[in-house]
Amino acid sequence: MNQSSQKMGPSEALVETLAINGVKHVFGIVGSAFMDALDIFPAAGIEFVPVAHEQGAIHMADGYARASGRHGVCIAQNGPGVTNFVTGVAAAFWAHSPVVFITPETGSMSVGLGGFQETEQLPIFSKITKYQGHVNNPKRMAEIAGRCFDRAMLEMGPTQLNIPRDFFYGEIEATIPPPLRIAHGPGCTEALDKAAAMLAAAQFPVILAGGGVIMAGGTGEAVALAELLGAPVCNSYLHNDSFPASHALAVGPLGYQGSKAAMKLIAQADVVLALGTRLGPFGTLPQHGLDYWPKQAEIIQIDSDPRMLGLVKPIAVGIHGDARAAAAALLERLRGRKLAAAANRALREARILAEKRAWETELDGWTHERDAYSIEVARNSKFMHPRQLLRALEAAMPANAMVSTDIGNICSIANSYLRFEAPRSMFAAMSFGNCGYAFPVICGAKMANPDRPAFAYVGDGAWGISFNELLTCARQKIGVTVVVFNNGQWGAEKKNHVDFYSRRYQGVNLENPSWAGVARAFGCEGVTVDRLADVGPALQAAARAQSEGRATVLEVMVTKELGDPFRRDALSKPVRFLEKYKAFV
Ligand SMILES: Cc1ncc(C[n+]2csc(CCOP(=O)(O)OP(=O)(O)O)c2C)c(N)n1
Ligand SMILES: [Mg+2]
Repeated sequence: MNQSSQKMGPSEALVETLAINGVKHVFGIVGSAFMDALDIFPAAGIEFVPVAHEQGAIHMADGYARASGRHGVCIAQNGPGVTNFVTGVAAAFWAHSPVVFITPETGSMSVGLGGFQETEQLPIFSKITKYQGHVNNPKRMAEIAGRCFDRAMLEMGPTQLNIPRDFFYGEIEATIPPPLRIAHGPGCTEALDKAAAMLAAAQFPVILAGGGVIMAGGTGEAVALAELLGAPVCNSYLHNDSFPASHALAVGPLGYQGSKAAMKLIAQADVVLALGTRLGPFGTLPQHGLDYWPKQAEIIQIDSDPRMLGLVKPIAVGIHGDARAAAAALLERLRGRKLAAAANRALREARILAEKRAWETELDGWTHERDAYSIEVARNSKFMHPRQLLRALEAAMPANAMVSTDIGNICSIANSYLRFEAPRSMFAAMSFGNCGYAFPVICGAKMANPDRPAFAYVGDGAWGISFNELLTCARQKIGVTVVVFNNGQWGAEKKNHVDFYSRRYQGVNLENPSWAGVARAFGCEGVTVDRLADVGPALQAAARAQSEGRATVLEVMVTKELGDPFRRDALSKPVRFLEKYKAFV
């Protein structure tokens, strides 16, 4: 906490900059490149969390940041350790996670000579970072490190701190820069005035609450605005924690496997307030046969990144601002004003209630998939239907739980069964969509919030990519619960073989070991569940084990049935021209 210039080593300047930014944990795998800094972490109150794979480290930093709202930090050996970060950085970029990843690189005196563990480390990350700080002189260590922390928060995304490994050593004069946290503010007055006028005149206003509400801590303002307008609130895709699910005006998530109530209600909107959402193209695709996006409605979009405004959907007003501050500014303008939506409030509330009830009843009755393939494969199975399992998990989920979800068919269907009261509770693999995301991410979230119950939903295929971090759970006593959906297949992709490729299966059937047995071999708990009645008790027992720092793999045995495909939007029936491929249609 020193603001005046002082003699120190560059490693000390780096570690002091981490400390002044409140860093308590750094995820990574030990390496000679950064040992000089690592050596003094304990004296700065920083715990190094050793992981099994650097991809795990960056995902953990992502989960840590998403759960806490603070920076997630990770570090790796130059070359291979750093390239192992790539997928996780891309995932953090699309999850808008303020992650600072530190990449020591080959020594400055041997760059370009093809020595050991050398690769150019800036181009690789250039398109998946908000800022890349390269320490071009050891004297600038604190300045550039500080900027990485500032920019990660300012722009809500990963920043890279690249340090030639010889620059950790030496003697410099340095000032540790205090964190620079710039507020985005509510946005431009005229735009807010126009938005308020539109909302005041709206007959059927609908709020779409996005990740920006969560990041801004704007849930209270979103609730107040919804209550004032009597507006239903949809969650944007995979942000089911952007509005309290038990609220009378909460109607659930849009997008893939989202809530029909949300879709049917937003379809009636004349004005949509897109609060803290970039309106990503995947998040508003037709679903359940409903092309619900209200094309005639006027859209007010609020985002802290001005480049997102009007990017995907045409908008009537764009507000470059913080979701919380902008919602507060709108509230101020609307309170005490005559609202057109007040006249038909009772009618709207009745519709909300009716649509929500209808969706709940439908979910209750939707015990299994009804397409021909699903009926065929589930007929003689002794295992659970995925939807029934997801309903049972939902019912057993402890209060205040954090849940991460992976990419896969069952994880996607889970979107209909995940409800949260508090923000920073749902950590889905976002637009980057990489299998293997959920487990390390929940480990990071648990490190940030050790007192909150923590669950990862993972398909058996994705589990094969990520289970190595069970080592980290056992070694570091990270008490999380992983629900592994064992359907013996890369189901989401198999669904495409069923729908588009006449069931010509390639590489989609999985032969699994006992995943519960594997967990036990790692020193974790492993439980196999194949009866619905056992799901709740098993989940609750696993939740109890968390408080003792024990991780549990709940291997849940499910049928091979498959829900709606992920990329109906992007696939077409095959067309072949050459004789030898003619049968492949
Ligand atoms: C890293 C990565 N590799 C491949 C894919 C393509 N992919 C998307 S979903 C999926 C299948 C997931 O299977 P599983 O985890 O078993 O879940 P299920 O669909 O069976 O529920 C695959 C391979 C991906 N998204 N990410
Ligand atoms: Mg599977």
